[in-house]
Amino acid sequence: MHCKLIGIPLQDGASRLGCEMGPSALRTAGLADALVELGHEVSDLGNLSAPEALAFEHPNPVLRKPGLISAWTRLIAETAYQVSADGMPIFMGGDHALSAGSVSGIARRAQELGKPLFVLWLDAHTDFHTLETTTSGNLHGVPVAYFTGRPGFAPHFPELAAPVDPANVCMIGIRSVDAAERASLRQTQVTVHDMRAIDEYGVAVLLRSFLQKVADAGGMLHVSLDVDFLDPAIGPAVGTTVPGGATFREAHLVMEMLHDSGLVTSLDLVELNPFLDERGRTANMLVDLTASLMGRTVMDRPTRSY
Ligand code: 6HN
Ligand code: MN
Ligand code: MN
Ligand code: MN
Repeated sequence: MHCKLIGIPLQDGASRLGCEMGPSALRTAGLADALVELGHEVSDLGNLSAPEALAFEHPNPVLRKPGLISAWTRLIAETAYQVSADGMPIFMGGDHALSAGSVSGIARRAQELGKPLFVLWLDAHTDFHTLETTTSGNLHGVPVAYFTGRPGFAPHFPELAAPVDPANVCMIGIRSVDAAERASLRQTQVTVHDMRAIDEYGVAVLLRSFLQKVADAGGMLHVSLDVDFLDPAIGPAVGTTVPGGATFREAHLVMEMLHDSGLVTSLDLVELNPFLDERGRTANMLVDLTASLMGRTVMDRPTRSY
């Protein structure tokens, strides 16, 4: 596999500064070498440069840096579309606002290839606010609503070439949902597996049925991994920690099953805030999880064993 690393030093979607150092921390933790060790070809395409903020007027007064996030979205979407012509793009964030761009750019590519795009959202949060409903104003809370085509983003955000079908989005790890997100999720077909579902059924059962759906549809699969999917005990370097997250073993199992499926075509590593890390352990954790996703195993396994 040809892995393409794209650094996205975007931090203004989150309220705590520091995610702009995420790409550097992932490089320092040895992401490229870990992939090379697994036999992949790796190109590090460097970091995108911050765009100029666009003019932006909106009745919701709490929106933080909307003109800048809108400009980033356009830049990232164009980049994602270009780099996904071949190989496996890995978007090194940066906060989760970047996924408005990465997913919408990949969706445009999928549409051109005539394939449905599926999204696995690994997060404590659903990130399903709209520009109207957000009360924090932090735009890392809106990307899923944007790329699934919820109303109210146009004309402030770039027009979507190909909205993602909400029925193709599966969220795992959820444990913090605002009232407005919950109300609006009820009107969609997004699959939301909260921590209770993981406790009741186990993460493998939940993931397996989603992967089966992707495989049956002949789809492409984008994985978006927010650091706060993990329990804060193993992933402290994030500004929005929520207790009761995925364990080391659950997170690795998810990655290993994703690898076995052979379905993953692109990946976001987001919300890493190195300023909040403890001697690089969260960055190292993300590198290990990516290695599992890209084929690192303890023992040989038969392929497609999900
Ligand atoms: N993330 N729902 C909260 C808000 O401010 O809208 C938290 C968002 C977290 C964003 O997980 O990337
Ligand atoms: Mn998120
Ligand atoms: Mn989150
Ligand atoms: Mn592993």
